[in-house]
This record gives sequence, structure tokens and C-alpha cells, in this order.
Amino acid sequence: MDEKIHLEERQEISLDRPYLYKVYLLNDDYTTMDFVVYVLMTIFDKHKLEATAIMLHVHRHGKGLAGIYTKEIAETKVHQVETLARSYGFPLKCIIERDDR
Ligand code: TYC
Repeated sequence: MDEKIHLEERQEISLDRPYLYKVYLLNDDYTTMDFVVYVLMTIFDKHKLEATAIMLHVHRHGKGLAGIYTKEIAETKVHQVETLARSYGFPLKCIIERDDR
């Protein structure tokens, strides 16, 4: 009886709204700072000042938040970043983490 009530509560919460996913850029030694700023402006719709701040945060701390999206959009962003980076010969990497709620 207790278990059933608990399960129903969980279902109600999870149907509420989709999970969101954080997309992080990772630091490396080879991708240029200008390219990372360009990626943040073109793929993550940041203005130059914010893009520069995020890039410097990644450079100093190893990882930085580029944006928060639904799953499919987050996965598309990662693919766009890595495809663009490889086409310029950069090893830039991106990871996704499901947002807490
Ligand atoms: N560390 C790189 C450099 O010194 C710059 C950089 C910043 C690379 C952010 C990746 O996600 C990154 N050229």
C-alpha cells in the first residue's frame, strides 16, 4: 500500500516536464581561445563578453557551462561543437550532465 502511493507520486513528478541537460565545454592545451569564443557565440548564442568570460572560466577551472537544454538539443549542440572543432583541427570536447531537479 505504502509502495503504491509512493510510485504514483513519482510518476506525477516525472510527467511534469522534461529533464534538462547541462552542456559543458572542457579545457585542453591546443584549442585556441578565439575559437572557443567563436563556438560560444555561434553555437551557444552568447555575446562576446559572456563568451569570453565562459572561455576563461574553462581555461582556468577545466570545465564551464555553455548552456542548458532539453536532451535532443543538448546532444545536437555537442555534435555541432565537435564537428566544427574537428573541421578546424582542434580537439575541443563537450560533455552533457542531466540537471538536478
Ligand atoms: N586552454 C586553451 C589555451 O590555452 C584555451 C581553451 C579554453 C581551450 C577553453 C578549450 O574549452 C576550452 N589555448
